[in-house]
Amino acid sequence: MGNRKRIDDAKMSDEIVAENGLINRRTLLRNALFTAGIAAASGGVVRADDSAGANAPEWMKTPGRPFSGYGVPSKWQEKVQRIFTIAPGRAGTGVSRTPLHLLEGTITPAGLHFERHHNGVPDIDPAKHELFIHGMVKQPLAFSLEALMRYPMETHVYFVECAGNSGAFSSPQPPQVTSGELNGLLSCSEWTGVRLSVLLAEAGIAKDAKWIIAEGADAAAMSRSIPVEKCMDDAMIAMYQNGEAIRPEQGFPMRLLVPGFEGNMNVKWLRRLNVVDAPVDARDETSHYTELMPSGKARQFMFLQGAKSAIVKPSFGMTMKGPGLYEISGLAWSGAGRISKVEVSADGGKSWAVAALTEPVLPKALTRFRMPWQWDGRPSTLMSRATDEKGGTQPTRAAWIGEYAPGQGYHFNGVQSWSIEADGAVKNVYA
Ligand SMILES: Nc1nc2c(c(=O)[nH]1)N[C@H]1C(S)=C(S)[C@@H](COP(=O)(O)O)O[C@H]1N2
Ligand SMILES: [Mo]
Repeated sequence: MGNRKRIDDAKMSDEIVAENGLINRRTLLRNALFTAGIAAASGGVVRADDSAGANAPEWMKTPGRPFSGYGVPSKWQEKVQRIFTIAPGRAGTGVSRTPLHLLEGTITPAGLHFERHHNGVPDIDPAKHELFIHGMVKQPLAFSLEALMRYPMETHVYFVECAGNSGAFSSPQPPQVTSGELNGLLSCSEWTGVRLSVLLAEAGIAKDAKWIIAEGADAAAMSRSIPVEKCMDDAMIAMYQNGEAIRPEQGFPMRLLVPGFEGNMNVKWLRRLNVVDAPVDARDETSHYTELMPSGKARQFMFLQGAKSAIVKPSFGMTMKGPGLYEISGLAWSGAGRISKVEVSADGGKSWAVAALTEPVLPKALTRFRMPWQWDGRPSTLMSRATDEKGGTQPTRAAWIGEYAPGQGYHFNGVQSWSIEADGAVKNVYA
């Protein structure tokens, strides 16, 4: 891990707030204390004139390359890629995951937003695409992209998480893979578009309408039934993602967003909203995305993504470089609203300390948490536990597993654990 910081142990000792060296989160704010000695510890103390004149780095000696029409990441970042899992022989069906462990902050770059396609990414001509609203409405409406653009727009930061995210935690042995592979069916963007309630009001939605069937213009014509209350609340038709037209992988030219609900319901390439009085029992709400219970019965329409968190630094694939001060950092989110608290444990859940939340903390968006940690070099088990503003929190993995039939992997939000070995290796463990 590259973020080791060395500071005066004596000053730190009275800041310890939980076992195994967790330090008061407020230490992060007292920059002078936390940062004292970082430059020295990372070998960064030089005389300023050492890198001037003839000693200047190569890239200062010739003019840089010219402008580019659309920028791409630095070539030094070429390993930061989505992680693929594709069904053999079905190139357009499957998932690619966001490499959460290689990113910072909370916004996912559009090119790294996870992908879940049931039959590939359609190549839609935006000039020919239309969104239809029909069924239990006074006047059925068809919207071209151009027409939609004339409605009042809203901008919100929301996460999208596949119901199958972190499903690997239902396997009997903890998979030794990166945090991105475990939790990367999760991304967060700034979305801009039109509130669905505005369009439904214009169409004149019937009072006894109960559900809306959303259908995509992909080769799977993927469909889901959405409760009318959600459609009249914060659901939106997004046309922009992080300031630019929504990417083809995310639903260009428009997608449905049902903030906080399972990924599958956020129908991409949205072409049709059929207002009805009963759910349609679409393939994806019967064969998939249901929760199989120990009784053999399955729970259907479990829409909300529960309170959840994961430590991404340190995580599997990283190595701790000896005892010292580290920052534990991770992501927390909840479909129910804002994250109100994240607790971190360094002793496998025996003692907990409250982590710092990096502002802004937005509802139904990713929140970054940070926890300073004085690692003494002995084996430790790191955990995080999020609580949302509605009081929702994370069960232990064992408690979560106990609720369902064996192998049921949808909607996993149990507490996750990394063990730090004496040699600095990081392993996934079920603690
Ligand atoms: N039309 C359509 N919408 C879709 C899908 C699809 O295959 N086709 N996949 C769904 C699933 S299962 C998820 S998790 C999210 C993923 O959104 P993303 O690919 O933008 O990350 O889109 C949903 N919307
Ligand atoms: Mo999904």
